Amino acid sequence: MSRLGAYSGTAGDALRYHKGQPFSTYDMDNGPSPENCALRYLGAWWYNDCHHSNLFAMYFAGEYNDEMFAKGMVWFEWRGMLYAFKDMKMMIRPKSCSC
Ligand SMILES: [Ca+2]
Repeated sequence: MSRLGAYSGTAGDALRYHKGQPFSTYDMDNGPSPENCALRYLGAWWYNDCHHSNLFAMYFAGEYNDEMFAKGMVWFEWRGMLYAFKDMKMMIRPKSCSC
C-alpha cells in the first residue's frame, strides 16, 4: 500500500492520485480499475484508474502521438500524457528518517 508525505515543488503532485493504492504488475492486477492498467500502460505501478504518473513505464523520451498515450514515463500534472520524460528519480525513505 503506498503512503505519501506532503508534496512540495513546482511540477504538480502527480503521486497524490496514487495514494493508498496497491502495487500492480502485468500479471498481478491489484488496482481498482476494471482493466489491467499495468498491462495497458506497460509497467508496474501503484495504479488507480489508471495513472497520473508512471515512473516504471516503457522508456522513450519526448513528445509522442495518441497511439502511445500515457505509456511513457509521464507526469500528468506537469506535461500531460503525451510527453515522456528522459529520466526521473524516485527516492524513498523511512517515515522515521529525519534526513
Ligand atoms: Ca485493475
